[in-house]
Amino acid sequence: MTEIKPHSAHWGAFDAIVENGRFVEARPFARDPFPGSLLSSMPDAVHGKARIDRPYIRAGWLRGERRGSARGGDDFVPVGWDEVLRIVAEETGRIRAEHGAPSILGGSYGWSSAGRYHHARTQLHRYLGLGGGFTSQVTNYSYGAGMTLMPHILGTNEVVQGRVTDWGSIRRNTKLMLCLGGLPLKNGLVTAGGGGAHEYVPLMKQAAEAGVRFVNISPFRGDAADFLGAEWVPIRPNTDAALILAMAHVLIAAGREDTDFLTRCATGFDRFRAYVMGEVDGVAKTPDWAAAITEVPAETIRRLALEAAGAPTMLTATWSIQRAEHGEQPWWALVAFAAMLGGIGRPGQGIAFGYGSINGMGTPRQELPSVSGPGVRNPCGAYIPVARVTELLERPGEILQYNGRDLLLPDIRMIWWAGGNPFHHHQDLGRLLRGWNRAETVVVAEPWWTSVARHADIVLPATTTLERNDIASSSRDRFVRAMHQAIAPVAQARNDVDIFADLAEAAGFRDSFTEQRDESAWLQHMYGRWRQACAKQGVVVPDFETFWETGHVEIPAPETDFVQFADFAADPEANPLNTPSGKVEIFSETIASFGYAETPGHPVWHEPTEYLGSKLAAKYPLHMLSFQPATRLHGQLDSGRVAAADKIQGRERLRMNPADAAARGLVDGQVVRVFNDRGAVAAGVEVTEAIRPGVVAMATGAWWNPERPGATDSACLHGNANVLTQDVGTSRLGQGSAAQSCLVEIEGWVGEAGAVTVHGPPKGAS
Ligand SMILES: Nc1nc2c(c(=O)[nH]1)N[C@H]1C(S)=C(S)[C@@H](COP(=O)(O)OP(=O)(O)OC[C@H]3O[C@@H](n4cnc5c(=O)[nH]c(N)nc54)[C@H](O)[C@@H]3O)O[C@H]1N2
Ligand SMILES: Nc1nc2c(c(=O)[nH]1)N[C@H]1C(S)=C(S)[C@@H](COP(=O)(O)OP(=O)(O)OC[C@H]3O[C@@H](n4cnc5c(=O)[nH]c(N)nc54)[C@H](O)[C@@H]3O)O[C@H]1N2
Ligand SMILES: [Mo]
Repeated sequence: MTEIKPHSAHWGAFDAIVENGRFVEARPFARDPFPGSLLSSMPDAVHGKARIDRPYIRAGWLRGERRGSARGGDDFVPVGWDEVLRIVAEETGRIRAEHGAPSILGGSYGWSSAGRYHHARTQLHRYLGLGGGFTSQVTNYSYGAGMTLMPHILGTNEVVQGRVTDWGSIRRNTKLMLCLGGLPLKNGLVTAGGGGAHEYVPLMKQAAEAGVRFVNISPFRGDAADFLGAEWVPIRPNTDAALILAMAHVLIAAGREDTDFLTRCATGFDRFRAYVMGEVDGVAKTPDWAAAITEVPAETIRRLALEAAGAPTMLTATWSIQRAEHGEQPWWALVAFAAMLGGIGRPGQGIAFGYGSINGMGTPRQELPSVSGPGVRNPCGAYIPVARVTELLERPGEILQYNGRDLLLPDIRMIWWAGGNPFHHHQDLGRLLRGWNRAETVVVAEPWWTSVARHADIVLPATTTLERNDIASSSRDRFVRAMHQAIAPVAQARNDVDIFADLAEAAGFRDSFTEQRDESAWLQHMYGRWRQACAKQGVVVPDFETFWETGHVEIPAPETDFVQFADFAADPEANPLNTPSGKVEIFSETIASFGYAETPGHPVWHEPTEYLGSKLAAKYPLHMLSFQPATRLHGQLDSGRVAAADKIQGRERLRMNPADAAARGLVDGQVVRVFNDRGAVAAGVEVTEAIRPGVVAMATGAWWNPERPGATDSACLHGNANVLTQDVGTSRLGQGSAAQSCLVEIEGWVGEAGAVTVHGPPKGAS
């Protein structure tokens, strides 16, 4: 018997084709103009041998080995649901009672899955929040440094994560689009919360056909689709701030800055100008100065700056640019440069971050809320900026400086994760595991034997979205999609929310957790709230029954182009920004007042400790970028066919320039050892002119497969880039992830590399 069920994932909406109770195909939603390829991996993952079949507890933990024990190498022991829930409820209660709410790390960062009700992290926060609280995590890995910076200088994060000037406005008005990090098509494959339509591909094509000239400023030519016809400027990684400062120098030297805009709409340009012209530190930030740092010819820098001043120009940078040491600076410099061009708030001009970072940036849509899940307040005030998790585990009782505040780091006794994978997302995995091992108890809910489940004490098997009913919704997408349950739970998997409801019951607060609603009642409640919010804005959407029956709701696209900051630019007195001055802060008194030497009050060039110009490059002469994968979402779907087909001899693909390969005697298709002082990984080499010399690139997301499970210094046979990346904050201001500042060396793998086994169950599990 064949059934067809509307459904959705972060990587696209689809109809689940179910035959005799088995999910066999994800057929793209008919309204999606560019569904992408990731859907075909879904049945592999949902029914694959990486699924967790039942609850497990680590053998060492059962023997009483808690603080300081080695995780990841032990056998797992199967247990029943009743027993495991009793143990988890007792342990959570005991630790909170003995050590206080902050001793439970429950931030649980991660993308989880699309539906908004069964969103694992939301439900975990609800359980831990109602139970007394936990240490949480603020900001994100995506643009953590940028989102701390932007409120200071533009008064909003809308320019990163909100409704930005749309592609219609670009197509009709822009002549030149300068793209730091390019506009990689692969990143548009996904939308957080589930996207109904990948409209960005036709929209970009239309802009190219209308004659917009694109410049891809990136170490990787592949960051611009061929149809854009982009000029490639192969910059050295992590030097974008120097490039922009020199472009600012060109404008000042030629008297081409927009003094009217700078006077009306910005503050602090004088101090920035003094720095750029060399009056502060004796170094003029000229194109020749920047050419030595960026390896972009001075002539190109001059030409691009004058071209930008001479025609309607849109500036953009990918989120990756700020995921580096001093990652705040290139973004701030770009805002300053945008102010100098004076185009902010004009059609097709100005600046926005992330046109090339995720589906939906610049897709024309109405400003409406999305359907949201049942959140709750965390009664415990302890938090960290998310990417400082290892420091939290390493330095209990000490202070972490962040954005002008001094945060006291709690002593973490218990770690809880549901819907995220720190052994995917965090940097320097060996060091993370050493910190992780300091906890007494680690509880993880996961559908799959990912690295976070493998490094837990207590493993709770969760359902996938196919096994439950839900609603997919994203603020960046015009479609809200019904997700009908397609199959029964696989093996003993249970819904996260049902797990937490039982744990809440054991602690005596089931009713406040569920609000006495079941799944169906919650979905109707959430939809009903959203429908009311739409009605308040004059948008009529169908009732729940009609929505559920049809499978989706479409919000019509607006009829006029949206131009961000238009009201502000037209009348900054009447419509000030939410900054202290009400204007664009090229100099921020607030940031200067924090007294952090690395972030004075205006954008500066700061040398990273790891880039091609640093001392360490003598030992590790290749800059390794670890960008988002085209073949999966982070670690999700790594066990599927699309990711498998892209690997080389079963290892993650590493792109390398022919000159660098020749210098090391390496050939295309070979397995290599990529290493630095933090560790080593196996990878499969692709030799290609598409990456500039001195730079290699590997996507994130190959599941960590240590040669010796449980060791913190073992090579990864699979190619997980985060074994190699550096774990430092971008600066004390943003404390974001600096994953893109990473130097390595590469040699041929000696002998045969061991087999990759991480897509099957660990020892003791079936
Ligand atoms: N080197 C380097 N590292 C990076 C980056 C980089 O550019 N370079 N990028 C960073 C960025 S931007 C991000 S956002 C992070 C992403 O990091 P994560 O969001 O942590 O990565 P995912 O693999 O998406 O993790 C989600 C996990 O949730 C699980 N899951 C899915 N559905 C469910 C469910 O219903 N219930 C439960 N309990 N679990 C579920 C999945 O199996 C998966 O293991 O990585 C960061 N790490
Ligand atoms: N298919 C797919 N799409 C995704 C994701 C995924 O896992 N899979 N993850 C999603 C998530 S969570 C996020 S946060 C976004 C992230 O979006 P981004 O952070 O923008 O994505 P990245 O792929 O890390 O980086 C984009 C490009 O920047 C270039 N780059 C890196 N460092 C530098 C530099 O120093 N200078 C310059 N000029 N260029 C540089 C790299 O060549 C890279 O291809 O992607 C989202 N989209
Ligand atoms: Mo992200």
